[in-house]
Amino acid sequence: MNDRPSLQQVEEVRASAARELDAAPDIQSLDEWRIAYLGRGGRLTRILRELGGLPPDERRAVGSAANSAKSALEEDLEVRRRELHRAQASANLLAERIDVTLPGRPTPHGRLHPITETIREITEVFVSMGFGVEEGPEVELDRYNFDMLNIPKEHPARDMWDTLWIDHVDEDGSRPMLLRTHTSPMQARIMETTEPPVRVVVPGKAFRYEATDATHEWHFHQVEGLAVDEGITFSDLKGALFEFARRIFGEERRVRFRCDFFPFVEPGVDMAIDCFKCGGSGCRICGGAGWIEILGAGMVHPSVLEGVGYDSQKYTGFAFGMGVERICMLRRGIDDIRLFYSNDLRFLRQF
Ligand code: FA5
Repeated sequence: MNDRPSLQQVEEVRASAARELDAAPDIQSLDEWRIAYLGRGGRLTRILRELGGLPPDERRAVGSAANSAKSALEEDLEVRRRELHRAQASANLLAERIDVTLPGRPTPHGRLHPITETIREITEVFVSMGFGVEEGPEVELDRYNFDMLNIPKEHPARDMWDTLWIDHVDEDGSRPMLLRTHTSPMQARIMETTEPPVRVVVPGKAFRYEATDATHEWHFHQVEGLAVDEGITFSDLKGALFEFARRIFGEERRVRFRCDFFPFVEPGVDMAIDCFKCGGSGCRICGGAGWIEILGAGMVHPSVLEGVGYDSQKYTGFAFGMGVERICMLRRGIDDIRLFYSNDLRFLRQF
């Protein structure tokens, strides 16, 4: 390139620049190309700079060819830049392509625990009969769990509910707190703060210090029911519980009431339904009895009503308490209560 600039030289530079531009593989290499031909020390720039040494005629001809080569190359550069941009963009699109026709990854669905589901079904039945729903404390005072339910300190009935006591000692040396052994304390709590009429169901946990087996857990759920008003009779108790049994266990269910003893009701009963599996002839589910006990109930004892300040001459009421796990076991044919709380997903996924 130390030769004098000539038309031939301009032509050569232009041809080689065009070739290299065509071959430029990517946008980054365009910059190198521009510096090599059009930059301050670039080949075409040098030709233009050296024009001054040429005789006027030649200078005009070579100058004009070099200038038009310069603008042609600048245009080519822009064209090539756009081309490479487009190619790069499609390459990016291709690399980032997602197949929208692929099926999505399934998200695991949670579901309600069968006991939660059973509690909801039971409460819905009573809500449709006009009952409200309330919840109460699991850590309870023995006053509510026992005393106000007509079960005084040394009463032998306290043996019926083997109790988990809380490690809290009062000044007089007594331990007044426990894990409630049933949901019945809520009867007293609700009546204490409400004037009749009362119609309420109370679902919740109960705890008993007892050995577990296929039908006994040390913690389980109950649904308590309470209705107090003027003129409530045992027929109302039977009617409400009969309707409940039909709705939960089937239209054709028969119901049996037998005398039972609970200190906070008089009279007290246990309620059984005829076995929905065998229809009463006796099978494995009902243990051959043809009947299945599902709850304890009765007319609220006058002493309990008086204890919360109700006039027992004016008001009467019924109460019941049912075991939720047992009801769920019966409905779904589950033969061991401990399965509910073993956290075995194979068991839980069935529901
Ligand atoms: C009671 O707990 C009374 N409070 C029920 C009651 C309420 C009677 C209102 C009268 C008026 P019982 O101890 O029988 O009663 O328990 C009621 C139900 O809870 C039982 O029928 C049973 O279904 C369930 N249950 C009791 N102990 C356990 C246990 N360890 N594991 C699972 N379920 C239990």
